[in-house]
Order: sequence, then C-alpha cells, then structure tokens
Amino acid sequence: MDKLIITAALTGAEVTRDHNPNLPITPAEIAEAAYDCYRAGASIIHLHVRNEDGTSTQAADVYKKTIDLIEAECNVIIQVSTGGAVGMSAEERLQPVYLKPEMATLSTGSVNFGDDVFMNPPAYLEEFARVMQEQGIKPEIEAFDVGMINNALQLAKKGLVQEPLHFDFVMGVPGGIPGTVKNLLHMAESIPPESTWTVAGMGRTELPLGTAAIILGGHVRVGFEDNIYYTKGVLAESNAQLVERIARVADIHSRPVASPDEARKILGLPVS
Ligand code: KMH
Ligand code: ZN
Repeated sequence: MDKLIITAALTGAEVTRDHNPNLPITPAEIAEAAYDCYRAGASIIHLHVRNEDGTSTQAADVYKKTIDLIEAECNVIIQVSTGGAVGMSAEERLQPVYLKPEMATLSTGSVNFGDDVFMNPPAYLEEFARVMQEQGIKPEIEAFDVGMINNALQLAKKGLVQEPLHFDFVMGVPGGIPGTVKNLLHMAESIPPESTWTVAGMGRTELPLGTAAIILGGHVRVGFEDNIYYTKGVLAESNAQLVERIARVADIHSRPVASPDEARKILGLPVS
C-alpha cells in the first residue's frame, strides 16, 4: 500500500462560526490552520476562502493571499475548490484555477445538497476539465454518487482528464450517496484499477469511512468542511485535531502518513 495522503478541508463554503466557533475565516487564520494540519500529518489542503464577514468567495485575490501565507510556512499541496458555494456561476467558481495551483476539485455531476442543488451540468464538467488541463492542474474528481464516476470516465475518453485519475468519494451529503462502508467498497471497486482515491465522509461518517479507507489502501480527507465534531455532541477544537486523530488511526494500522512530496509522487505531481 502507498503511504496515506491526508487532506485537510479547513472551511468549506457552508459552515459558519455559529456551527463551530473555531472555524478559520481570514487568510491568516486559514494559513495558520493549514500549517497546524501539515504538522499533524496533512499533505493536501483543500482550500475554500471567505470574505471578511465570513461569507464564501471564490475571489482570486483572497485565494492568492491565503496561498502565499500557507506556502511561506510549508510545502503542502494546495488544492483549490471549484465547487465554491451552492448557487455560484461557473465563471465565479473557476477564478482560483487561474492561479495555477497544483490541484483543483472537479465535481462530475449535480447533486441535491441539503435543501439546495449543487449544479454541475455536462457543459460545466467539460469546461472545468478543459480549463484545468490548460492550466496544468491535476483534478481531484469529486464523486457525490456512483454515477459521477462514469461521468469522469467519459471525460477521460474525450481526453479532457488524464489517467490515472484521482477521485474523492464525497459520502453522506444529504442528497448524495450514504456514507456506509458497503457503499465505499462499491465506489472503490467502480474506478479504474490504476486510479487513486480518497474519501470525505460527512459528519459522523468521517471517522469510520476514513478508517475503512486506511485499511483498504485509499486516502482520507478530514476537516470542518465535512465534520465539525470530534465526538457526538463535542465540537472539534481545530482542524488539526481531526488530522491528528486520523493520523493516529493510520499509525495503529501500520499505515505511514505521506509527506507532501511523497503525496506528489503517489499522485503523479512534479516534485520540485
Ligand atoms: N460547497 C459545495 C457546494 C468543492 O469544493 O469542489 C461544493 C464543494 C465542492 O465544496
Ligand atoms: Zn470543498
């Protein structure tokens, strides 16, 4: 098995300080959280950013400021979100991609998202994949349900994404595939064998699905975007606390954690 890549999803677009007062918001707070997660074992930072009032933004200048602060402290892989927040236009969502980060997310289908709909019609998929290809960015294919894997394979057939593909199984979103180990197995068995994958389990599914991924040879995403609790009814103190716990689970299972450069090698990214 490869070493374990831990992704820290620090803020997302929907979580607020009312949900968890420890949510990082400003570029400095997000960069500090990223560094703490790196020290706890994260090698990828899945990045969303916020306006000063805490609302979600995809503005390139806020991303740039945040990325510069993170890169001044550590060499984690920066993976910008192109999902942004529900309701954003394609143009709005694509802004951080032009900063040429190493990775960006590519959601390959629409999904009900609580009371909303996270829109990813076929034209978006092709446009987003094309822009990422032009900018030399490796996509992390976000599959909120099993049919989205097939959409990604169609993009590969059209030459819009390069194999081996890297997937993130986003599980337990109300409207998407439920976060069970049985479903995780089905997702993992539905991708081409040379692909890599990680799992982002929402809420209380984060820890069991992460543990299953460690055992199965997948990778794991944790963080406030997906889960604000440490245990039932107890809010997490920080993103790093969630990273530290999954790194501990990996250690218990004799699965060493990958450094950022080791993660780059696993994902086929250039190591400078
Ligand atoms: N905020 C969600 C609607 C991504 O980062 O690419 C979408 C999302 C996915 O967070
Ligand atoms: Zn995200």
